[in-house]
Amino acid sequence: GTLPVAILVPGHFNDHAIGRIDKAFQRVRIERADPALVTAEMRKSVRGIASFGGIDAAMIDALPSLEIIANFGVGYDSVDAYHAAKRGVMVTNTPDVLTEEVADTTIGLLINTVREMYAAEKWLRDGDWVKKGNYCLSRLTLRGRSVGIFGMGRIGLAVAHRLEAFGLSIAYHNRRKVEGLSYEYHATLKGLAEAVDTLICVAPGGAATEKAINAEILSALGPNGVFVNIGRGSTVDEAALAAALKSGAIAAAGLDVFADEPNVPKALLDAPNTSLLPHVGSASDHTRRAMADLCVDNLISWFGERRPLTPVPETIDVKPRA
Ligand code: 8YV
Repeated sequence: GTLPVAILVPGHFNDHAIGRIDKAFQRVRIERADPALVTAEMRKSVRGIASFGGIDAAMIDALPSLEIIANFGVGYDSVDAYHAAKRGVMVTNTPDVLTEEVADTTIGLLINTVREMYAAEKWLRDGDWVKKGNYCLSRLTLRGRSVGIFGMGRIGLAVAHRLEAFGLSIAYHNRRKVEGLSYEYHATLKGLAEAVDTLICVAPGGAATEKAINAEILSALGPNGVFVNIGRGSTVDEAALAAALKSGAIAAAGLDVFADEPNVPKALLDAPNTSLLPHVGSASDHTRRAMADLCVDNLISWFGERRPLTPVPETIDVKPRA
C-alpha cells in the first residue's frame, strides 16, 4: 500500500490532536520549527505541518514537499501566510469553534479587572476577612461604562452581544465598517478611544496592528479608562501601557496576551491595577478539543478531498498539487 502522509509537529502539541494525527498520518516530530533541525528525510517526505504557529518563511522554504500548514488557533500572525501563498502552500486556522469561549473569557477578564475579584478572593483566602474585616470597595465599576471594541470580527461581535446584555453602550473600530451592524463605527482607533472609557482589543496580531495601542491611544482613553486585551500582545506598546497605568493616564488593564509570551514585563506584574492571565482565552478542555478536531480535519480534508475546510484569506486561491 501507499505510505501514510507525513505531518510535521513542532514542539509540544495538543494531546487530542496528536492522537488523531497518529491515526490518520505518519507524525514526524521536531523539537521546534527551526530550518536547522530539518533533515533530508523531512525535506523529502513532509507534506503537512500541524502547529501552534511560529512557521516563518525560512521554515516553509526548508520543506519543499510542504502543501499545507494547519494552524491550531484562529490567530495565525506567527505563520507567514503571504510567503506560504507565494510557495503554493495552503494555511488553515480554527475559527468559530473558539468564539464563544474567548468572548466568555473576555467578559471574565473585564469584570475581574474592574471589580478586583482576584484581590478580593486573596483577601478571603489570606484570612484578612476575619482579621481585618471587609475587603475595600472597588474603585472602579462596569456601571455606566461605554465600551469600544477594537476588531469587530467573530469574537468582537460575541463580546458585543454579551455587553449589550450588561446594558452598556458599544462602539467599535475595525479595518472596515461592518454592514448591518448598528453599533457606532469609528474610522480610527484614536476616535474610538476618545469616545469610550473602556477599550477591548480583539484585533489580530501582525504588522498592521503592531503597537497600535500606544501612549496616544491610552491617553485618549483617559483617567477612568480600562484597557482589556484578548487579541495579541504585539498590538500593545507594553512600555507605554505600564507608564499609563503608573501615571494614572488610564485606570486599569486586563491582559490575557503579551508581546513576548510567556515573559510578562515586570512593570505590568508590579502594577496594582492590572489583571493578568497566561493566555487562557480559549483554554478549556472542551474548546481546545474542538480546535484540535478542526485543525486535524483540515489536514484530513486536504489530503482526502483535496480541499481545506477553513483556509485563511491569504491562501484561499492555493490549489492542491496534482
Ligand atoms: C491559541 C489563540 O490557539 O486561537 C488563537 O489565536 O491565541 C489560542 O487559542 C493557543 O494559544 C494555542 O497556541
